[in-house]
Amino acid sequence: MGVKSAPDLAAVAAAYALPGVLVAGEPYGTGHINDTYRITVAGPAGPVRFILRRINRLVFPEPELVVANTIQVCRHLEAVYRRRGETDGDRRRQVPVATRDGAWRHVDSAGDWWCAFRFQEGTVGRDEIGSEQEAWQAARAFGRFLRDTADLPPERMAETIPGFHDGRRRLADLEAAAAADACGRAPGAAAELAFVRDHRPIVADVVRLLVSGALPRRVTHNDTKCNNVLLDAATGEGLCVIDLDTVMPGSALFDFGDMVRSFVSAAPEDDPDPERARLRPGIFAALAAGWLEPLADVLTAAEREHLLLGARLIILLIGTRFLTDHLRGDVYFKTRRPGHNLDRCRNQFQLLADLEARQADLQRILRALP
Ligand code: GN1
Ligand code: MG
Repeated sequence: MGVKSAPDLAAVAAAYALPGVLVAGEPYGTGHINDTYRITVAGPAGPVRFILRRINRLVFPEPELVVANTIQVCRHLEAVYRRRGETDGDRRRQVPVATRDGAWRHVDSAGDWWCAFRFQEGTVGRDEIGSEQEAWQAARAFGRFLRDTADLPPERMAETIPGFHDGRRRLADLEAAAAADACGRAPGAAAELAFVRDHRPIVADVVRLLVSGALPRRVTHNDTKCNNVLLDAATGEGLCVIDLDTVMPGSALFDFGDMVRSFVSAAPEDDPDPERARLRPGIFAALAAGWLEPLADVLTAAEREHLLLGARLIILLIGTRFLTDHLRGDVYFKTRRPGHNLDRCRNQFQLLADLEARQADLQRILRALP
């Protein structure tokens, strides 16, 4: 996707009710969609840092839905923590900052929408999970997020991207991109196209369970990548779930699935050697234990039973989306080199094949957990 020009961070910051003027600002994080910046303002009591986030309008054509969902979740979590008497509730959720006009978003001169949040000092995010302890902590934070939003009615949340984890839509998009073959890349991706076609039954199985109502609809995060949890830098505790732009009605299987996808591989998502994308069973066991701990009384038996199906679905769908974007000419995910999306796709498919080869062991691990 084309890189947008560097924004005038001082002008954006000036729109917000911040305790001072901007003295520094830099790009922050490794997200593939939105543009995130960390800024420092000189406050009366010293420097204070904030996050400014520019919403990608091509991906989110209705940015007001993203803002409304985000604020709703932040407020809900604030109320939950207050009710529980948690004294550090503001470290456990994103804290949005209002503009001088009292709005939750600023629209800049180019028409782009921005949101601002307090920067969570003393926390770290991980692009890759380094240990079982980290996996357990990060997964528990996502489990708490699902638990703490369980009483938020899904119908109150907008679909910020309609059909985001709808497998039928993603498969159809891929077939359309392959048929159009806008960049002449389909012949070079024949093996990956065949892989997706062989795996279509995963989508059919999930659709059946969702349509029949066997799996409940919940408010889900839908982008439970390991770098979307902030860990306490001192204790390692999983504290705060971030990146709320795809929080919307979904299935618990999606959140479990994207954690498996992003936590367990021995290689980064875009490792040019897909052979390295192997599943680490110890990390899988730790993430499952951490995620299920807060959810013991929340998940249904059907959800518990089909968690691995959720992992297979999400790995297949994200790989399919990388492949679709490759065929379309890299118009969606930010890329940094030719073939970047194809590398990502191959990685996901190798991981899925490895997971399927170990499925019986992984199911045993899940069944043994409380
Ligand atoms: C995108 O923006 P980011 O990096 O959190 C994508 C996710 C993918 C992920 C793959 C809105 O997430 O669905 O799983 O890349 N987000 C959107 O790394 O498409
Ligand atoms: Mg995201």
